[in-house]
Amino acid sequence: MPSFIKTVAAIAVLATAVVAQSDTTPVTGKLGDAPLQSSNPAGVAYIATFTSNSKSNISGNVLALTSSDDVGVNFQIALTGLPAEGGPFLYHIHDYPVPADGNCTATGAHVDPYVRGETPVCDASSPATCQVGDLSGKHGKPTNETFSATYVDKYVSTVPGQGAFMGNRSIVVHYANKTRIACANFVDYTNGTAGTNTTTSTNGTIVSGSSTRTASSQTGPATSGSASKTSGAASSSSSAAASTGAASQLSVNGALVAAVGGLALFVI
Ligand SMILES: [Cu+2]
Repeated sequence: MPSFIKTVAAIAVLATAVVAQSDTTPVTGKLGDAPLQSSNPAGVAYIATFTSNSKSNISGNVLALTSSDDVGVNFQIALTGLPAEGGPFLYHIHDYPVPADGNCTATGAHVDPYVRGETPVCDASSPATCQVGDLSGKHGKPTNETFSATYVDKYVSTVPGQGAFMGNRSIVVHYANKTRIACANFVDYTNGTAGTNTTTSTNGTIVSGSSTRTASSQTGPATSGSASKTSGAASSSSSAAASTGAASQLSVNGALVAAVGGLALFVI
């Protein structure tokens, strides 16, 4: 068979494989379900404070405390100034802190240490299968201009170094169409006064414009703020404002492309 025909045949096979891949999206992470975070230290607190500005009228706090039984995190949320339209709104813990210029896109994707991805959407009745950072998916979406909620999320960690650690990350509020409205950093609040964001202080600069992050980079012991971090890169390169999860999507797609490339070489 001429190599050209072989190539066409290979492409057809690969196209079928790609379609099949997208039809069989797992409902749990590639690395499994999120485990309960049962060793969170008592007495730890973080707070993310939203203040209205030229871009958003949202103000208020997201307070994160060790839960009473040390499993997961007790979130206490009180926000006002959400838009009158465009809901129900979404909010998530994102991988990276907000840089000094306030650019919410630079916060990257949702915290997703088990590489679950955004689709299909989180099933709130099975929260271990959701992205760890998908708080509105697991606990309900704000629908009004004022939002308050208190709940325990058992899958979020306050142990630095864990993939599910939230203390050096950010919260992003989105329109229903995923466009980012506002964002705020978690900072240490253990002593009842807001300290500094540990990632911001330790990392200094936020690099953007490249994407070397891999799916596994969130799962190692280094977690956010690690050497593999190139914050928000995937989001900015995808150019979509509604690009939460873009980094993990890219990495998944990258893996698929790599696999396809390997297969093509083999077939041809
Ligand atoms: Cu988000």
